[in-house]
Amino acid sequence: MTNSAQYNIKAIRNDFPILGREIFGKPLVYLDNGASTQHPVQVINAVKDLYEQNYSNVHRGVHTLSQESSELYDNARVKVRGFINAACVHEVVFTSGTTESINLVAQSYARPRLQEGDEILITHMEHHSNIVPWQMVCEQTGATLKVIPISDSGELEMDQFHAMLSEKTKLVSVVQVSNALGTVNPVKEIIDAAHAIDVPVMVDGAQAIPHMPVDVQALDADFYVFSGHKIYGPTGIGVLYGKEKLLNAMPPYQGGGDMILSVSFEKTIYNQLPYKFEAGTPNIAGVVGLGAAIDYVNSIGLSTIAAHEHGLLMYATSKLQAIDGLRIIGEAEQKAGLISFVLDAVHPHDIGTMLDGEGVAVRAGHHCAQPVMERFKVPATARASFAMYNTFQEIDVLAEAIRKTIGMFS
Ligand code: C6P
Repeated sequence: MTNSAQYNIKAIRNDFPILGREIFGKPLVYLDNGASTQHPVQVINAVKDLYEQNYSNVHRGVHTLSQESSELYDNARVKVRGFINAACVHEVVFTSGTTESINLVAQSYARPRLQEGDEILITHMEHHSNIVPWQMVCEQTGATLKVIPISDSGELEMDQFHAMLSEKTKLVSVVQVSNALGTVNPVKEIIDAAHAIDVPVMVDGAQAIPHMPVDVQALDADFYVFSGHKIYGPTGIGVLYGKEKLLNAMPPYQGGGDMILSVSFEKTIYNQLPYKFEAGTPNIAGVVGLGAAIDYVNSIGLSTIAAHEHGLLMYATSKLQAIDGLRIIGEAEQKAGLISFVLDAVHPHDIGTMLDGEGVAVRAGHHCAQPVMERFKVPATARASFAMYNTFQEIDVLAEAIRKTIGMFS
């Protein structure tokens, strides 16, 4: 099936200790990767080695451990730069995750620039993290939030987008891959159209970054955000990529240590990029773990991973479509990473519980995308989301567990 003949899935799975677990006496089938991926030993060991060998605070000490920690921390930023092809290393700001990155842009970029009559453009398929920060900034400034509609198949209504884009638009913020539908949005087209009238674009890459190569310069994204824990790295660490010109023009988001060059009661001079946005002791182990995760993904290659996952998605789609009473929510032509579905006879939470009993971990709920649920008139969905270590046989187990669930409830 597909490229998996050349894909050393066995070796990859061996790198992820947790995949050897059993749940209720059945082999774990982990299909909740959209919520958070698992970790290879390379990431676990990088964090362990840091704490066992090199750990101290960064950028603050002349002693050996502080120097070593600082070097590991700074090297991870270099890795992130290469991974997303940012033009320079100081365009990479470490945050606690996608959520903080979006809030940072909302408060530091948008808030000082917005006034009544201005518009922020988002889509109907955003995660709450790319809705609520804009609602907050609209409340603070009097600006208006505009929402690009989606079709019944879960695709953006692009003609509507082009019609909504105007001189009132001050920022477009759009998800690259929907966490509730799996839709891959045409972000390059969106960015080009927005730039044609000088409107900057932020891309929420939380669900894109583990599934496809991302080149922020080729995209010409003004801001690009993602979380470490969705790409085999630790929780509590994320990235805000921003164009140097924009980041330089933004005030700090938080004040504290490391984000200053000098402080007196009369005047504080802020540090240069990226430290201006990294107040306080950072998540050192998170950064080091993220660097190791990027090394790991690079060692396999994102294009290779994408091809394997595409095969899984196609296979799972045909398997699930063949199940009577199952409806897939989100049937865009371009999809990545996941399948959301509902069953006629079973509530998604019951699906989640029943599948867990078979060792299959999926997410059930609104996926922090309630407007998507409202658009498709469902209270929730069950979602199987894929990662580089999932197998075709696991899809068979998923399909069988769904059939069993339907049987139990009918
Ligand atoms: N989606 C999911 O199960 P944080 O929580 O900051 O790492 O990421 C927030 C976020 C933002 N945008 C998108 C598209 C996302 O999918 C997420 C996180 C998880 O779908 C947890 S709700």
